[in-house]
Amino acid sequence: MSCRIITCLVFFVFIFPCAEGQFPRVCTSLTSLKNKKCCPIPKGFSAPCGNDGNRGTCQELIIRDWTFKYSHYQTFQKKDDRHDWPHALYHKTCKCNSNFAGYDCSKCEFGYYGKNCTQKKTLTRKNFLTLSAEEKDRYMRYINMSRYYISDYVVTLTPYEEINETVMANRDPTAFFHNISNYDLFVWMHYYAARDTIKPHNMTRADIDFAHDGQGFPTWHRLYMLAWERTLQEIGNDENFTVPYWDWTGNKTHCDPAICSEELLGVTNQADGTVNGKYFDNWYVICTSEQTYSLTKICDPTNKEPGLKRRTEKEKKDKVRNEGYTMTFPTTEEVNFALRFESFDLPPYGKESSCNFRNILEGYASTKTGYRFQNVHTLHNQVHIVLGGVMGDVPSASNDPIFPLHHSFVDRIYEKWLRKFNKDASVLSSYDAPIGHNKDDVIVPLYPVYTHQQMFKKSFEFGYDYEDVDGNGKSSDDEKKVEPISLGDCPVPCSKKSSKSSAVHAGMRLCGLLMSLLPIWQLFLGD
Ligand SMILES: *[C@@H]1O[C@H](CO)[C@@H](O)[C@H](O)[C@H]1NC(C)=O
Ligand SMILES: *[C@@H]1O[C@H](CO)[C@@H](O)[C@H](O)[C@H]1NC(C)=O
Ligand SMILES: *[C@@H]1O[C@H](CO)[C@@H](O)[C@H](O)[C@H]1NC(C)=O
Ligand SMILES: *[C@@H]1O[C@H](CO)[C@@H](O)[C@H](O)[C@H]1NC(C)=O
Ligand SMILES: *[C@@H]1O[C@H](CO)[C@@H](O)[C@H](O)[C@H]1NC(C)=O
Ligand SMILES: *[C@@H]1O[C@H](CO)[C@@H](O)[C@H](O)[C@H]1NC(C)=O
Ligand SMILES: *[C@@H]1O[C@H](CO)[C@@H](O)[C@H](O)[C@H]1NC(C)=O
Ligand SMILES: [Cu+2]
Repeated sequence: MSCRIITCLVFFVFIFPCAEGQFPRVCTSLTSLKNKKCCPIPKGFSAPCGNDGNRGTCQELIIRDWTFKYSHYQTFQKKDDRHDWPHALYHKTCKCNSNFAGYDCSKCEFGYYGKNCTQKKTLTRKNFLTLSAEEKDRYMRYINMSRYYISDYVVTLTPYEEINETVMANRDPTAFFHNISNYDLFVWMHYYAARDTIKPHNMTRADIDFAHDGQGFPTWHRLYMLAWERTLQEIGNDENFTVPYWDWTGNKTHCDPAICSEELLGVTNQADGTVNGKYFDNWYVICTSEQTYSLTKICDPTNKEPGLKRRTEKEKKDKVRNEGYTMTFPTTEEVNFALRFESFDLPPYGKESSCNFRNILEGYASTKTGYRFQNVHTLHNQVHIVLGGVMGDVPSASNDPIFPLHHSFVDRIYEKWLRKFNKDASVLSSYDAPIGHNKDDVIVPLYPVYTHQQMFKKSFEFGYDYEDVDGNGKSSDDEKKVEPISLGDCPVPCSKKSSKSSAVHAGMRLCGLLMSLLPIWQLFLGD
């Protein structure tokens, strides 16, 4: 193992980045890798991609053209194997017909069921607090099972060049690929998307992230949650299971004791921050910031550290005193503030953008002014920080099983926005967002691939709904109409009232001009 890591490091530093990643086990055979083809024959069929049952065909996988110039992170395009995921290993993959899905077309698209994937069903993601005791436990039971069930995906830490050399010499490459549990796979995928890269010939970290700090944050996590929910359904053999959501607006200071209990998501020991509970006796974490901080160390998912930690009350107090952080959970008012913004995102479509829904929801823009300032962490980010421990470190956050409950609630807010403003993917930037976050970029590293655009649709398209959200995105705790609606310090969008007076027209034009200047202001106001 260590020998392999050393080889990998040599490549890492001097020649190539490592091509670690996760792939279907059936597609890691010599022939599959040699032909750069992942077109397995599903069980019960006799042709690749179930073609004999008209389920799909083996086709060239066309991912977006990467030759255009990015406005951000251009230098990393060729240096990070995530940029053309999953072309590093496969050029031909299954393209499934109608509602068939999965890497071999043996499954159904999200929301479709039945032998021929023709039945549509809508499942509801519910508030964790109002579930029955049996339903609450079911979540932890499936999570616990997912720690023990081996995934049909495998991971590798071996540079692609080494794999390629091996397959070209007709040697079996399967030893490069490691089995991983379903739970660990999801932790690994989140780490893989969020990890830093290195600049070539320079040991400085390059802060790029395919899942956070950009326009693609809500869509990346929507697919990730759908894939995780599907996995838990399969593990539990429970096709109606949904991941509940944790509405953290309910208790400003604590994870609700009905969630963070001995029986369920664990109780934080105030002496050392360890999380204790029925399901945590054998808990372990992988790819933590301590393991991955040093650039020259590649995260090995088989390197397990026992225990799970969250922030203690004393640590919260210290952080308030020493760093001026807000150590309470966000409020309903703050969620509703984000939901006033009709702009999904604005230039530069990263963590510096202001006055838009995405960056306030993700948590880099203020829920008071709408603007981005240094050390502002709101909504999604704030919850990660207040919980602390692995949750406080983005790449390794999904080591804590509270992560899906948090992200289910974040996705619910995104869903409310989609329904309220009724926008389609045309609002997404195609070229100007950070690498991996553009409209047609594939969501790295989920396989089979989906683009951000495909996840920019209302949840009904994927067969799920949220408790207490109506077709227009309204919930019982929405703000009552207050006039005029304040957008903090942000310019109020151009009025849509259909007055024909020329004064109004002039006003609208001025307002349009101000809106278009917004990105320029931000350059001065940002940090
Ligand atoms: C599924 O499709 C096949 C082929 O079209 C058909 O023969 C079969 O009856 C269908 N099964 C169901 C359950 O709809
Ligand atoms: C794989 O290895 C072969 C033989 O060594 C080489 O010709 C080919 O260019 C390599 N492919 C890639 C994509 O590196
Ligand atoms: C990995 O898991 C598969 C399927 O469960 C099994 O057949 C295989 O032997 C395992 N490989 C190793 C190295 O444990
Ligand atoms: C690495 O890059 C940083 C900034 O990009 C630069 O300041 C530093 O001098 C470089 N170091 C080496 C060894 O090239
Ligand atoms: C799932 O729910 C449907 C109704 O929506 C029901 O017909 C079906 O039996 C349920 N399946 C299971 C496994 O409970
Ligand atoms: C929040 O949870 C704490 C800890 O259990 C509890 O003491 C407090 O009363 C709760 N507050 C609210 C508003 O529910
Ligand atoms: C978690 O799953 C393992 C393996 O199936 C089992 O032995 C253990 O009892 C489970 N833990 C709980 C608290 O149910
Ligand atoms: Cu994340």
